[in-house]
Amino acid sequence: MSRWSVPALPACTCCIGCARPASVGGTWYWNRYPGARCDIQTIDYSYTFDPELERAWQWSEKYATQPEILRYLGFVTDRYDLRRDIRFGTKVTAATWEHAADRWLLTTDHGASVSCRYYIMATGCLSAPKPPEIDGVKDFKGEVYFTGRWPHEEIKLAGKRVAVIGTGSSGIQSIPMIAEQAAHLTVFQRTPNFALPAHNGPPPADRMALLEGDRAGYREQARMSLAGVPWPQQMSVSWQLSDAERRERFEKAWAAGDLVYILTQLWADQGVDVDGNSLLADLIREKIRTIVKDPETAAALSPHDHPFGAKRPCLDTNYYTTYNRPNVTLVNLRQEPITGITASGIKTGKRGFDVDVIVFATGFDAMTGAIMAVHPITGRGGKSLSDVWANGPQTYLGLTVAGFPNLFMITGPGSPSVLSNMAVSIEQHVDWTVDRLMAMREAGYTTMEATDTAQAGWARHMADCSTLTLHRLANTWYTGANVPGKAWGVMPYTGGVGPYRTICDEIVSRGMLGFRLTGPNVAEQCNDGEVVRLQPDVRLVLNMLADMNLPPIESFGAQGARDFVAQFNAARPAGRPVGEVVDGTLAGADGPLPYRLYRPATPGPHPIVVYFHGGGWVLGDEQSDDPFCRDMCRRTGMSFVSVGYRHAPEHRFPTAAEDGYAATRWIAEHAAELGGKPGPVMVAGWSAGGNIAAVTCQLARDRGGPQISGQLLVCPVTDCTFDRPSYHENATGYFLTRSLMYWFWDLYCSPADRTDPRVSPLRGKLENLPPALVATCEFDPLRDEGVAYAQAMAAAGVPVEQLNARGHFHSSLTMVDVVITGVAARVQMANALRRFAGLPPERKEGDEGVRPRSDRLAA
Ligand code: N01
Repeated sequence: MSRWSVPALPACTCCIGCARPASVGGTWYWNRYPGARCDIQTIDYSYTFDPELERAWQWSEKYATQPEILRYLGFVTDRYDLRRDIRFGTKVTAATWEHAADRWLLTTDHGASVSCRYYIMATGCLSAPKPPEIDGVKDFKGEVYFTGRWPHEEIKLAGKRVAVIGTGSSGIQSIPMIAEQAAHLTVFQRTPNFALPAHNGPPPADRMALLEGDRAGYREQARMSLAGVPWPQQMSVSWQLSDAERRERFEKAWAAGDLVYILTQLWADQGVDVDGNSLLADLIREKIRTIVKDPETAAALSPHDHPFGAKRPCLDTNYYTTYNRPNVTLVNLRQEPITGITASGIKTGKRGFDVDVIVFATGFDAMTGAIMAVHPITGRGGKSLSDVWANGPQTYLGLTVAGFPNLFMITGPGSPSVLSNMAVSIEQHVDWTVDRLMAMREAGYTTMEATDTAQAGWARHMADCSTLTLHRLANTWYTGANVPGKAWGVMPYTGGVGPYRTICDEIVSRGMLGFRLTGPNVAEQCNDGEVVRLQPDVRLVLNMLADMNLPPIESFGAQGARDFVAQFNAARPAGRPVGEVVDGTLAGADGPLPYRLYRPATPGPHPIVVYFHGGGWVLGDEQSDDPFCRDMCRRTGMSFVSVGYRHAPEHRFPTAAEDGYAATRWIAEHAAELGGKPGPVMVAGWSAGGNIAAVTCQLARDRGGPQISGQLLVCPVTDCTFDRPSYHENATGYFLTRSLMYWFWDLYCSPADRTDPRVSPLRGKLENLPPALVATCEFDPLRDEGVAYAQAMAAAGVPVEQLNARGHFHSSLTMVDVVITGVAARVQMANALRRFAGLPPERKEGDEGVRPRSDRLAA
């Protein structure tokens, strides 16, 4: 008999079996395949809304099996007497917003329609299995099962020839169990996936002790964490650790058997940087080669086409060892794609496999599939959700959609959902939604709807977050790439559970920002706007600084402020390795000055960039922009010479400018000695250093050299007026404040000197200057004077490239490995320097590999 649909269910029109559950459980009701269990530790995968409930239930295992989780969900349902409020065996088929009544009308396949004020879709992210997209399935005469619609009765596989198609989490969990029963198991693998041993057993004593020691604190830490499981933020980066240290950390993680641990606790750059990630991926591939005896099978099982974590990694029990069994065969579909299914089995481009049973572990139409399965969902003005989402889901917070009042989606696309511990994310969405509904009722509002502005802002913020992670570099169900024809885009929110929660709370504290509230007897309220305009990592940095509640830097005095900067810099990630770092002295305007030379690892001689650090002419030294100099040295393939010019108030105007000019002259004259290319040099600088670089170009033009082939001015000071809009808009709250700038100016330059072009280059002659790149940041008091300088140079005929970094603050572009969203700007800056030096652009594949992977999968 061909078992195409699950017999216990009514006949269905789709090929997988329509979902009409007879009880609670959701994903844990349907996914009954052998080996199904959770892969977040069960003590974390529990409800936390009621401490008494927590005490009333004990998990028996570190990772509970599907039957135990289903029992738990039933236990919770009965404890709170919820069954009487649930209509089982009823499918919502369509939903329509009835404007006149301000209500939703839900049509069902069973019984009368339902009219409701609020429509909350808790339809699950992975509940709509996707069709297998393989020809001939209906011709197969044997048994067919889907992991996501596994029958309720026991399936006997003993003595049978079984095929499993798919090696995601479901395949990887079920394959070892099926192999133990089947006469022969053939696994059809399209893309190998990373899997880690679960080392299942009783709940680990150390985690239990943590939880029981401070249950409330433990849960709160989970809510504010990145993934919804309380692990601390890892600070060390891969290049700070030796090979032995990395291996030790990795072995500990491999032994721990915990996905969240390995994803967050090894080194800070593994989830955001391709190089940091591949160090970990290499170690896992090494493990696969050690476990799997046949080298060809081991190679086929080793993932190479995606970074670790970009595709959902799996947790297994005996997965790789299963391939050492004589009754298991792996078929690599990359070498021999499936061409079709016949009455007797599966055919590939090379051979045929006769089997008795086919198990499809082929996954889901994730995140949007179950929402769109209710069709149509018709919102305000007759708009259909499937039209609005034709190019991918558009939401505000992943909870609401503009044009669809009072529609809420629990863990919808645009929220952390599948990138987090779902238990934590579901609770947060439920709490937030219920609190909003109660607040609306109290205030007399009956509808709540996201605005277009808020929704568009959320899409931008989502995109900004996803450039921070490596998810964009993989074709996965996170991006919709597993479903032919589905729009490509990273669907879950990648900014983390804790940051997401604070944003949701901020929306409430800012008067329901981005929502329109209406009611029959109250005035409409619409506090429109975008909740996050900063880049996500900038937001984290600024929040962290705000939490430190520091006194204004200027209140420390010059020496105190210098000590503070030194202390602050000591806590940042060390810069990445370059070929060589050499300290020396050069001749300044009035005596020797220290310098630090950063030389690339490539053979020289290299073009030279003379670099001036930031610090308002008062703070910093030739080492204080160390990570930035290293990063730019690596990206440009050029030597950077960072100059220790003298500071105010000990050395006031024009000392810094004259030191800068003299240092540039000396460096140009000693280029060969420094291992650099003789000939023109380039200048670069950040903040006050950008000011010195700009001034140096003017002085070099007017004083007969040295020859300068290009200038990179990053957030430069260019003028002595403080009335441009950016000085007002960004006066406070973005680290560099207006009052700090006043202090810098006062220490460096008396009012009478301030219009001198050696401190206000915007007031100088701008013709015949070297080509420039001027970078400015949106939330910087100095933004507009940088823009003014770029425009004035361009008007004077200087080739100028302008870079306006959206969502960034004054320090963003130099905070390497902290503000990761600054990478694209640094790539652009590096390419400009290479162009100034007459070199082709160089694009390193990796952390700045911003190309989205939209190429479709080939079976
Ligand atoms: O689905 P998947 P899943 N021909 O999409 C392959 C959660 N979950 O059900 O990678 C051949 O990951 C497909 O190949 P490719 C968890 O979040 C959790 O396994 O597209 N092969 C892939 O190998 C998980 O990520 C647990 O090239 C085809 C596989 O089928 C999510 O659910 C347990 C194919 C599908 O893998 C989904 O997991 C289980 C075709 N036509 C699931 N079509 C826990 O432990 C697809 N494939 C909590």
